[in-house]
Amino acid sequence: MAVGLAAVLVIGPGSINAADSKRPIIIPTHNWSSQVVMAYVIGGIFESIGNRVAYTPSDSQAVYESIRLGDVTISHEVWQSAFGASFDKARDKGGLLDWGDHEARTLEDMGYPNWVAELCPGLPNWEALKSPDCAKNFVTPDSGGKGRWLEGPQSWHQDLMPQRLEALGLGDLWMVKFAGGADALWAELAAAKKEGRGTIIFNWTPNFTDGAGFTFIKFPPYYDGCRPADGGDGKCGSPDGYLKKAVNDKFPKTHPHAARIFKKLSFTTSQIGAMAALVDLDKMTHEDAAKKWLADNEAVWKPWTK
Ligand code: TMO
Repeated sequence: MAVGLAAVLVIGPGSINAADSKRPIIIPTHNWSSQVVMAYVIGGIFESIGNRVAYTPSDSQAVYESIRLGDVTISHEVWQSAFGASFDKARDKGGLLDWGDHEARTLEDMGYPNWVAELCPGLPNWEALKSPDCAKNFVTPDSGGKGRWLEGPQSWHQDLMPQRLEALGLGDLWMVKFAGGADALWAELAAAKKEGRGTIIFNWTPNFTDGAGFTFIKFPPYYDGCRPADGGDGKCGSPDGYLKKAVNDKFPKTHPHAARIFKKLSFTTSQIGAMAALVDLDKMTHEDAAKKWLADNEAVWKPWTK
């Protein structure tokens, strides 16, 4: 007995946990670049300690219910503006744990490449959009004579932007078109530049566009409950948001070492922007981008595995 107690004291807390299960940790992939690269980065970290991982393409709203039920193990990019409500709902039902935030803060909103500001005096204040002389510079063949906001895929925010546009009294001058995917947003940025025409697109930070001359429109400030989906009047922009991690509640028991690593893991704005840039600017595959990121940043992630 005395010997056993001494051994525990010498080994210390933390190292007497059971080994991680050999069953794969299931990591979801979604439809924007940093999320997919980070999936492979985190998978690579788990593999470095001998764990198995599997990747599953998932809907970015439904994934929280899948985690709650145990069909998916983790989520590593819970963006507050887009997914906070789905995350809260699953957490409140039980089975999904809040596993802490990344260091990076987030913004997900409409904006423009900086050179567009001269087409619309008063930007980045949203009230500049009330001017017909501004809106006319953003008409496209598919916009019915109104200025166009190119929103991301509808799976990210449903009707948030059309509702906001109406709530702010901009509906007579502006309309929302949904992009089929993130690549359509980047293609629109490139096309507008080439053609020298105005464009307003949905974008976010951290992203590869950070520091590349992109400005977010300043809408009336966000507050809890301001959105129509939360019972509000919709006259608000997006929050200065968290970037959270979530896990199935059995993960800390089945994979205690990986769960500890995932709790410590936290990426900065520039690290996440770099993950996206490897794909969207350097045109690497997500897997190759993750391998490169891991090889270049051992000093960042190796300490989390200790
Ligand atoms: C969730 N997103 C980063 C696309 O805004």
